[in-house]
Amino acid sequence: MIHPKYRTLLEQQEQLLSRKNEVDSSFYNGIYQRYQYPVITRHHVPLHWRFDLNKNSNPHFMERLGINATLNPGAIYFKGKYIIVVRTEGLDRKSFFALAESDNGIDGFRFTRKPLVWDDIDAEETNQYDMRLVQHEDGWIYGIYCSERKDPEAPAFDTSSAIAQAGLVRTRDLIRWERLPNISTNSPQQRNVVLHPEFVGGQYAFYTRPQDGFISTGSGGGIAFGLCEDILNPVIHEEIIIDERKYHTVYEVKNGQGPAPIKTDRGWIHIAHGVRNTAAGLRYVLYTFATDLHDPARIIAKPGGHFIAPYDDERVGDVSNVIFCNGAVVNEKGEVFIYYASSDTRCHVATTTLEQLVDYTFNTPADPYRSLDCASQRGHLIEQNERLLQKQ
Ligand code: M1P
Repeated sequence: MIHPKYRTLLEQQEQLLSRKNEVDSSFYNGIYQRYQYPVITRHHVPLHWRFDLNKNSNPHFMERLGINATLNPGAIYFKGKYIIVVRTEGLDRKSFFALAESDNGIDGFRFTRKPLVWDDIDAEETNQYDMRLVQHEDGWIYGIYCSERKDPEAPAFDTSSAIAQAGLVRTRDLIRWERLPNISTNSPQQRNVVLHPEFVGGQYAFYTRPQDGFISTGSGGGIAFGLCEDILNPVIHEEIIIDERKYHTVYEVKNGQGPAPIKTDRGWIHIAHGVRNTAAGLRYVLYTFATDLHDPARIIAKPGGHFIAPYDDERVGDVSNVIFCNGAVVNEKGEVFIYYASSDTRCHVATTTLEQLVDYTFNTPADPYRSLDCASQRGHLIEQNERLLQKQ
């Protein structure tokens, strides 16, 4: 028999799931729009994924398998639906992937089916997170995610050192998933590995992030590019840094490619995250850059500063002061939906258009890297504007 409390909670949850999400009119930058509410929170996770509904086995209607956070969604626009693959983290810290879909990309997201599972080919893989979904021109949809395990070399007293590698799965229908081998590179650790949606020189092309440690990238210099001949035996022999870390920028400590780059008539637009250190810990923001249409390893435009940074309530969560993005989609009208998570806790959307994204990425001034040059850059803008205002 179903516990009577279930119906009450279901009605409450339905109000949340059917809530309209309006543009946040208090925010303006001409680049993208923010929205009043997150698109997915842990409260969106279906009740029957969390509670045992049976009154006999669960008389107090306790949440048996609670959810701690819903974050870092990959995304795809598939058969007219906006689908995100949410890093869904249980109270036990383990993340799993779950699909949620919406008709308009802004509200009405609902989890579908069940958490994703596939053949378990790697007994040491402990945690999975941050999937990038990519519709590749070979016809498959690939999911690349962080596959994390305990460091086998760690001394016995060290129960937290971990190794991150790039796990690989593929599907054609988002229902049946095939697990392929982890992507092999020369780096001891890998996170934020992303597949380019088209072949480059007849090969699969990847953005990687070589790193020495689990948290610290060490000698890993930034976002890299590498090629792979065979997706069924995914080995990247050489990684070339294309977007390096740099002193006194928003990507000073580390960076990572976000979703697969977006194709435009001017170039590939990349959304990446950049990390810097502060007295309050690491701060994660998003930035963009563009690469050449025929050579996606060559940067041709890069605005200075951040594109999206933690804003208001977004600043606080399980890991505060973090904005992370690994999913963005473009619909047939050229509208761009950027899915991002705040503070490793909940998922949001920001909307813009291809035209705005190109204008922002190609026409926003680059970082001059030095304060006096920044002051001159702004002085130039002020003088231009003063001349214009005087003519009025
Ligand atoms: O906690 C912030 C982010 O930290 C990691 O990102 P990166 O590898 O760039 O440091 C990831 O664990 C990511 O999931 C997390 O949001």
